[in-house]
Amino acid sequence: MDQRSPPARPLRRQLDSIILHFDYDCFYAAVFESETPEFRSLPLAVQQKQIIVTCNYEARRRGLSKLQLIKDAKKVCPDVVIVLGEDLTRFRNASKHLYAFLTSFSWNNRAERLGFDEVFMDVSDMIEYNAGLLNPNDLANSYFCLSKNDPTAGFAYDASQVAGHTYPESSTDISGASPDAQRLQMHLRLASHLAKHLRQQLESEKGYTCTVGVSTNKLLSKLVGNVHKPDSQTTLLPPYTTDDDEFDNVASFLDGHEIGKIPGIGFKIAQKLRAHVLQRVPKIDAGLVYGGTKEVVLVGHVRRHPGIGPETLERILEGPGTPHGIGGKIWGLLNGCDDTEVGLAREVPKQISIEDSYTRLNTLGEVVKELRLLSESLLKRMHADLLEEEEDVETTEHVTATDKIGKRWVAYPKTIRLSTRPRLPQNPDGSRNRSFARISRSAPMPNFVFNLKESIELLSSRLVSESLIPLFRKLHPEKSGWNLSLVNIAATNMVDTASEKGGAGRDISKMFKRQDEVLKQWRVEEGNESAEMDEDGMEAYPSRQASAMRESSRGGSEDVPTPSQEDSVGNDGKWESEDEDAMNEGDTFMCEQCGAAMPIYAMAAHSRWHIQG
Ligand code: TTP
Ligand code: MG
Repeated sequence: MDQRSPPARPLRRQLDSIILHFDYDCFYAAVFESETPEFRSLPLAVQQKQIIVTCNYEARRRGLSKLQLIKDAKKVCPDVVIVLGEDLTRFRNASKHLYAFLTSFSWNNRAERLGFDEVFMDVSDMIEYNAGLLNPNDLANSYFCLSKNDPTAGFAYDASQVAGHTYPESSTDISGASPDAQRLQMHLRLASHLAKHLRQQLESEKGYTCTVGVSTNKLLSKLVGNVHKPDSQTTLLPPYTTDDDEFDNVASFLDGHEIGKIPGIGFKIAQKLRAHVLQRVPKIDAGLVYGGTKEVVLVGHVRRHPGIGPETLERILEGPGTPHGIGGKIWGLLNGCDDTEVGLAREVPKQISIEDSYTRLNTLGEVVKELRLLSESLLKRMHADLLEEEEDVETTEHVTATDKIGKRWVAYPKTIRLSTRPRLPQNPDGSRNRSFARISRSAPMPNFVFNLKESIELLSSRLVSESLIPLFRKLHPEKSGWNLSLVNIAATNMVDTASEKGGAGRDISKMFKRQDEVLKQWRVEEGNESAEMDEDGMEAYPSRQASAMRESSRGGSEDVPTPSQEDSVGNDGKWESEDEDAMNEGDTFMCEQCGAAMPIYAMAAHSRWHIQG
């Protein structure tokens, strides 16, 4: 490619949708505050392993920050109140509850969770409808209808102004612009009022504050929300034209972002883009395997680089594991184009997985013990997430005392997967390289796990002996010589009974009572087991990609050294809404410089902390 040739023309943006992005403020701390309101006035920090994963704003006022080591936090603020946040149940429940609340406002049911504390909502239909109700002669006294059927459900607002902050701070005069541009401006304005109303509702009804971004797609709404935090909102104002950079607020907004901060651009892709722009290998902080780069290359630098365009990007980025068409996708992101839809509100998770990490796990006896614990947790999670109260409760004559009367499976996983992460052997100098490579095997989920008459202890012990140990033997045929740093078990391949063909909520447990045979139809055929490895020897975990995506709200997708972050655009280029298990990562890593142990997501921030002295 001729380096002197001009960059390719930017893409046309799709401007028909209006998307809101919600990020709850200090989420984990807010959950504790909602349980114990006295915490609100105290500096409160939530601890996982040796670090503070988040803290409330009182604590932040006193100098604490996210991802700080506990010992440092105590030095900065000796009267900090520390609560343990390793059990994720309360966060999961709060997240579901708030999500259900936000979803209840949606007309099209397009509301998607990303992690525990972010939600995207596609409100295009509500905005379109309300734009149709406007009286152009009296915009200041408008009324926003929250229901087409109930005209009393809604709120009064001033449609002549945007609610909350905007990017840029003052609006451009677009009175002479095309009707499309003016329509977009009005739609975004309406959306800003809806966002404000939803934020107020969330606070008054549920006691949570949040930060919202308002724009036309997921990428832009997520990024623009970060401009004013906390308890705030920002609308990315038009013009959104791509004809002239000077009049393109999207370009000027994105251009100032470091490329690694763009959701969907992970570490590997970011490094390749930096190398292309700088014409040399970008420096990585010396001595840090997962350190960030010192080089700052902005979206604008890449976007305006001579000769750049989808084809050049395809050529630069191609390589093992990179999906075909990556150049077009990244070119789209750099130009603010993201056509991924906000997913339909989902009640059941795509998969449930439980894992734990170990400093040493090298005997079968210990493995069995750990598998038991993990299986029990898995089954408990399956009960919590996949069972619902039955409306037509059966009479007790058919059920025993131990039966959970009135519960039914709303979804069931067809597959059980076991993954492990073996430690690499020591180097000759006694050091050991970290490895993120997982290996895994899957098998059909045995039917007995759906039996609600048996105790979880008994079922998990059967699951271990009948499914997990055989899978383990396939993964590790040698009796000894291995040492595992992580074990994960997952219930995957989820079938939603409500969406199943012909079944408005088929009830597995009832059928189980009648006839185990019936369940055969859902069995995955034997021989379906597989070792799921991608080309880097890493298992392709959608949840891990999602975890990389969600981290971007904390400072960019590449900040998080998750194994698959380099592919965070994903093989299909879609944003993955997060599976809950992405939050289950309990891995502990040692800092090579100070020996502190911390979860993987804290490593990047911790390394930077060293660098800053
Ligand atoms: P964030 O949205 O990054 O943080 P936050 O909601 O606590 O604070 P902010 O007001 O800045 O949005 O993350 C959401 C939750 O995820 C957070 O409350 C705790 C948890 N978390 C982790 O588990 N690991 C991490 O590395 C970080 C940063 C957060
Ligand atoms: Mg948050």
